[in-house]
Amino acid sequence: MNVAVPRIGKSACPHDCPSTCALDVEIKADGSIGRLHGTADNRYTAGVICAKVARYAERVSHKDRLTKPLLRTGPKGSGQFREISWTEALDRIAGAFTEATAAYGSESVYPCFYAGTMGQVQRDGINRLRHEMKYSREFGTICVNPAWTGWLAGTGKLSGPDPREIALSDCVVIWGTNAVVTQVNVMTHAIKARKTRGAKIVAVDVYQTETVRQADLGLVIRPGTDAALACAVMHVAFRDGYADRAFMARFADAPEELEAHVKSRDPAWAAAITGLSVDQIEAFARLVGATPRTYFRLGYGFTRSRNGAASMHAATSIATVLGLWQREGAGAFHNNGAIYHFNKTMIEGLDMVDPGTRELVQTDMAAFLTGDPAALAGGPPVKAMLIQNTNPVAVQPDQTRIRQGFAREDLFVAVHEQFMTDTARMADLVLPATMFLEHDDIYKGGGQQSILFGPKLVEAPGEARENHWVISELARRLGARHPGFDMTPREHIDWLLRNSGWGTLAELEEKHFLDCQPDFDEAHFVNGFGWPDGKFRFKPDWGSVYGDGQKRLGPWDAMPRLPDFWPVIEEADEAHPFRLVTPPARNFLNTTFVETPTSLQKESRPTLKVHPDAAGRLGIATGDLVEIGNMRGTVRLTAQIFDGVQPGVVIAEGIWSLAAHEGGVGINTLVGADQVAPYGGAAFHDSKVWLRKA
Ligand SMILES: Nc1nc2c(c(=O)[nH]1)N[C@H]1C(S)=C(S)[C@@H](COP(=O)(O)OP(=O)(O)OC[C@H]3O[C@@H](n4cnc5c(=O)[nH]c(N)nc54)[C@H](O)[C@@H]3O)O[C@H]1N2
Ligand SMILES: Nc1nc2c(c(=O)[nH]1)N[C@H]1C(S)=C(S)[C@@H](COP(=O)(O)OP(=O)(O)OC[C@H]3O[C@@H](n4cnc5c(=O)[nH]c(N)nc54)[C@H](O)[C@@H]3O)O[C@H]1N2
Ligand code: SF4
Ligand SMILES: [Mo]
Repeated sequence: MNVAVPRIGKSACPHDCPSTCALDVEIKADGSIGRLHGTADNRYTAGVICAKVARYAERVSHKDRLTKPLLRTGPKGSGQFREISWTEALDRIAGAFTEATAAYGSESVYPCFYAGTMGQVQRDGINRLRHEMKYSREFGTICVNPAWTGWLAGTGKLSGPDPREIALSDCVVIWGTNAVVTQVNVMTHAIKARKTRGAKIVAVDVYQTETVRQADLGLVIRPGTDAALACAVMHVAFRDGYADRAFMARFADAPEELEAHVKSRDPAWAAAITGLSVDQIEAFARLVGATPRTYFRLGYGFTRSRNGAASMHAATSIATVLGLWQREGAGAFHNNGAIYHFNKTMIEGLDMVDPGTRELVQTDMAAFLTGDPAALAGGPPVKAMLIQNTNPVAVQPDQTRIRQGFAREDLFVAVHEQFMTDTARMADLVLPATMFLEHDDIYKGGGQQSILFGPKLVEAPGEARENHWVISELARRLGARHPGFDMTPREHIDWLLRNSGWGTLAELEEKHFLDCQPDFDEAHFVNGFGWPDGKFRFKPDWGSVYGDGQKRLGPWDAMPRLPDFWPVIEEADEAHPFRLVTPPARNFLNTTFVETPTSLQKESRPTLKVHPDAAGRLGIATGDLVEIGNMRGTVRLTAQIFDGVQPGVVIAEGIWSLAAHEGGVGINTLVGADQVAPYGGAAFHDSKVWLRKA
């Protein structure tokens, strides 16, 4: 692959970030990587990427990368391993899977994955092995379910106005996403609107993030109270004549009922719930009501609460009450998932799915690994796992029980990884994985509208192998037969494109990316929303957002019928006077980058932001070691006095490796694994805690 002159390679960011940037990669004459840049002619990326990916060379050529298969030699979690060959490693995994199947049935094997890479081939190929072998299925819940469900409940389709239209807006409402940190490109377009049109930027968050700091109007609310704010905005819209009744008459299901319902949800009511002042709520409602080109950019953060799907639906409803959808530079947007219509049959082996096979709910992992019969769905215990693309020991809720599960001596775990993560350390076998610049894959943008190709640009170190190769080698040993195991990643990409109506790989490679943005009418729901009657649903049927077959989770039948504040969050109480929020750190991406030197140096150490009033009362100063705890456990961090938060709220940014915390206990120890209604999810920003000086 190496050519002897420096050059620029075309690629795509593989990480689980809504921006999915198009990348230009400096490749040096010796075949190593230099800086990464945003591709200028991708109009969403517009030449801008985040700093952590710009310095990806640090991660690719990190001295701690895994380069050999490793077999555990000491007790679980001891960190004692010895090098073995790939042949021995793969034989051992196949042996463990065969043994578990013989003793407990195929459902005792659980191939487990998530979004370490968002590449369609390398991420999802594990499902082909699963379906062929009738191993336990995985119902993914850790990230998007509350947000997507809340959005779909109203609009009926996971898409919306072109995100580049943010630049054509007069008011950009960045709600529940810390865009500067988690998807920097939103800011590119919002700032452009401010510079060229004098647009106002509003940010709704639970602390003063960098995004709030850059906004013209920052609303710092109590966690989990967004729907109260949304209802008050709709109350003002009906009260003061901003509501677009003609639009609603044509395009909404129950405008009169909604109007009657929000009559009692006035700014004073919402102020008491959100902790905002009546003036702040009135000002926000007036701004969006009086600005026809208002664009709501709705993020994930405010849906990571037990009422998260209902909050997303309530916020989306504002755009319908104001009739914003059909104007350029206006409406609401969350994700573009629906525009790609990918046919994943070959990659995932969807032709082999047996719906009778047990489905494990991803964020029930703590429960099903520790033998909870309900979480095991009446099936056998989990006895053998292959893990790719996820670091559950650190990222999953209910970490105490997660650790108990991974410590089971009777559980075989193989982890395919780039680094010795918290999960890899608990494994029986650790396999070295390639990084995105070392294998071929195809990506699609959630927060934008491109399909992108990311070819293999450089050689992998040592014996690192791509996910697709590992899956195909296991398939061969296990006797799994499917044409997808005999294809190269490039053949998979070509098949996917051809069978999804997007041309061929040769065409994509030539272009680097495809702009898949639907036309204006489709994107803006000009001819109606995604439901059969074309109407936005103020009154969703929460039990059938995905039709009738889908598994429902959490207290879904108690959800509010109309947009409302649903008081099921983990409220503070006398024993736990604080609410804990655990949002992303700027220099990490989930747990990726927790090993790179510059990211570590910039983030410093696990830190808890504490309001000065609370700190004063508890005798806590910046730099003190503090403990936060609840019924699930206790975690230690370093205090930072911070006044950009409501007094009863504490903020811990980033999912650090467990060892980075004094005492070796990670932040997700404090997060509950009870499911967000109606289709599951983890309430990462919704925990009550006590706080004291350690
Ligand atoms: N740098 C960086 N970027 C990332 C990630 C990362 O870890 N680091 N993670 C990636 C992933 S997997 C995802 S899914 C996306 C998620 O990106 P976002 O959509 O931005 O969602 P979150 O990061 O969960 O939270 C965003 C913001 O929501 C706020 N928030 C929390 N609770 C509430 C609430 O109740 N109401 C309101 N209004 N705000 C609240 C948080 O304080 C945080 O500032 O980001 C991706 N990008
Ligand atoms: N407290 C708290 N917890 C959270 C969140 C939060 O906001 N707060 N956010 C949640 C969210 S939104 C998400 S999406 C999850 C994310 O959870 P994960 O998907 O588990 O997180 P990542 O750290 O992004 O990726 C996991 C691993 O994939 C590996 N990886 C990357 N590329 C490849 C590859 O090509 N092959 C292989 N084999 N491995 C690869 C990386 O090295 C990394 O260790 O975490 C959740 N957990
Ligand atoms: S992490 Fe997000 S902002 Fe950074 S390069 Fe990747 S897609 Fe772009
Ligand atoms: Mo996520």
